[in-house]
Amino acid sequence: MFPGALNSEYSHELKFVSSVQSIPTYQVMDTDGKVLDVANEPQMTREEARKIYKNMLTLNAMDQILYEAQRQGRISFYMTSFGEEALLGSAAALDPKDMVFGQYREAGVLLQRGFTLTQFMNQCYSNELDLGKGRQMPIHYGSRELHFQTISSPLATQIPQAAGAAYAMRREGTKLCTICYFGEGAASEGDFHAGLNMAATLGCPVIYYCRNNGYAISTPAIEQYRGDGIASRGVGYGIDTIRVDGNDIWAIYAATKAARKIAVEQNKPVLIEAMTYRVSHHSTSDDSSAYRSKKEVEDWSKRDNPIARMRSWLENKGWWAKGEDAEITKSAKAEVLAAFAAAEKLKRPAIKHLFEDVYDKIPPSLEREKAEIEELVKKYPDYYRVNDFARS
Ligand SMILES: Cc1ncc(C[n+]2csc(CCOP(=O)(O)OP(=O)(O)O)c2C)c(N)n1
Ligand SMILES: [Mg+2]
Repeated sequence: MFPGALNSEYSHELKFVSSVQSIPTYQVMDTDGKVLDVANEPQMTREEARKIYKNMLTLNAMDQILYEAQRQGRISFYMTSFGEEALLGSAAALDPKDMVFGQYREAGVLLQRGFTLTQFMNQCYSNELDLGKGRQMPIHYGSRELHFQTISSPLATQIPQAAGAAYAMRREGTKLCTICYFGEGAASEGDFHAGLNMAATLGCPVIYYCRNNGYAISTPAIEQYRGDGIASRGVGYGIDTIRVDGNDIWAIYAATKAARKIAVEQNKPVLIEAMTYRVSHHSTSDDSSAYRSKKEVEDWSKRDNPIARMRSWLENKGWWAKGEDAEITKSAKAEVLAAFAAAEKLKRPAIKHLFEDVYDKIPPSLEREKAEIEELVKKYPDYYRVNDFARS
């Protein structure tokens, strides 16, 4: 056999291959929250399931309020997760110590891990308690404590990084894995291909989770690629791959749990392509009515809403009472508003943080710049609004 294609047989037929059978979409429940095959009934306690659902509602409430806050000019930028709330199912299937590499639309993962509303608000307000010390745009969250790497704006950088981190975990024998989230748009970057090939050839315990929400800002999926979604690319790299209904929280949960087992026990990458729909605008800098009809968006949010599906499942089991939603949403909104008001009042981080945390020891060139800024700030305190900033 040729060393470059060990399983290929000889053929006498002159034939080009451009497609194989489309990869199916794994589903556990239908759009009414009914489990389609009893063997797939999720193994969940009432409390666990209710906690996940409450987090879905809280994420929704937080998104509504912070989206409005940006519209009012109180924060500079925001991105919501409307339509993609079932992503929380993946977080619920992980070990809390598994390392997360996100793209930006994964606030639900942090919420599920216990990131507090106050921490979300402090980051979006870039105040003195922001863990990133005000050096990132809003929603670029990160938490060492929760094993969540800080979000980077340049797309797809997290994909090879996740392979590297997973490789380190394998070498250390931690029995943990990394999970790396990205959009189908980011999968057009070179880093996607480099990352997946590295993970496959080096045997890295990483779960690649592609959120295929149909759009990369204004570019619809139909214009982004000609192959069978992103899943077919995983097969191309020799990676165990599954496509799931990304609005079905239990399909996501089951697939992530199984993927984690493969990654950790066999030291292999896995690719999950979760099919969903971005109900929100891309970000607060986007107005999606310019490139898709409002009706399309309404249809999706009514016909296949991940929150409604989960609620129906809970109600079918008798684990959720009608009317509880309104109560939870009301208290979540009150909590968000309280955290929000407190975050808004705090000072901005001290200016010195601009120069820290890149080098172990600040090099002389940066020391000089730091001294220059300190001098300027002292000379023009009103212009630099020194009272808005913490001193240390
Ligand atoms: C390297 C790079 N190119 C372009 C951008 C601008 N940009 C930000 S988000 C985005 C679309 C990404 O779409 P997708 O990966 O599908 O994620 P989604 O927003 O749908 O969740 C683009 C083009 C960027 N941030 N980085
Ligand atoms: Mg997308």
